Amino acid sequence: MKLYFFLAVIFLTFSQTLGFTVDSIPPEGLKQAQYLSRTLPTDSISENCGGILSNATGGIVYNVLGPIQRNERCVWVLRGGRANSFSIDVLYKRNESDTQLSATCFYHRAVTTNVKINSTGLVTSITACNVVVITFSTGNNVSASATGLVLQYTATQGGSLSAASTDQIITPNDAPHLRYPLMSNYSNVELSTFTYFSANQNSTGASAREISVTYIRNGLEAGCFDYLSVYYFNYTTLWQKDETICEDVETTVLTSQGPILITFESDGSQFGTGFHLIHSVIGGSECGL
Ligand SMILES: [Ca+2]
Repeated sequence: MKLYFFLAVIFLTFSQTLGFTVDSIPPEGLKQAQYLSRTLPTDSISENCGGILSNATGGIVYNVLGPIQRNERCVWVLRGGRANSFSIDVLYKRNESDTQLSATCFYHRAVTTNVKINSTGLVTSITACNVVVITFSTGNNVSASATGLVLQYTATQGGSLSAASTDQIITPNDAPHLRYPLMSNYSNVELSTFTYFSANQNSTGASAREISVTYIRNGLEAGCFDYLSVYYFNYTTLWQKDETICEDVETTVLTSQGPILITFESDGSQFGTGFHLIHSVIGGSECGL
């Protein structure tokens, strides 16, 4: 987390060169980023466009000095240990046009809810969640001077999910074949997530590329006690559930230009060998344009 201290020094030096007073205050976003880097260990903070945060306390520092690109899709999965609820505090976020920040709450075998985050401060309506997905997205008309965000979270422990629950973010460069679980059987009371992108997370511009994810059943408990849920991200409606995949489905193909988030949930008894997910990218060019 030395990066933000370094940027602060550069900023102050630059200010002085331009004739600002020595007391020049760093931009608010940088200040909040520095605060977070002082209070949290480095491995608890994501500074990328998307990531998985596993610690009970952590934070996100994303592009506080800009520039933000058009059609960004950054997805952070907050696992927070074996969480039962989350407290999320947005420390920095400007009211930029054509940008969106949201929190999506996943709870074992319960309805998933989306909350749009419009201002700094504590995010209300996010309480009982085993996993929270934070999504930062932009449209075509985002301003060239737009900046990102700083937030911190604390997850209250006490969730009953299996410790085998896992999170994966898969980009086109990752191995196309994912077997879940890798060996043997999945566990009882799982809630795992698999997030797919049609381009690398930082790629920008309206992509003509689609991600295609082929599901192939290996073995799930019959009767839809263990199942997958498929969510597609839409800039307006956020993460919406599209379908449930139960044991009776042998194979199906999911496609989207936007990110796809798949959850796998198992109930408290009888497990199986799981499933395969195979992805490929359709159309467009290597640079995602
Ligand atoms: Ca089961």
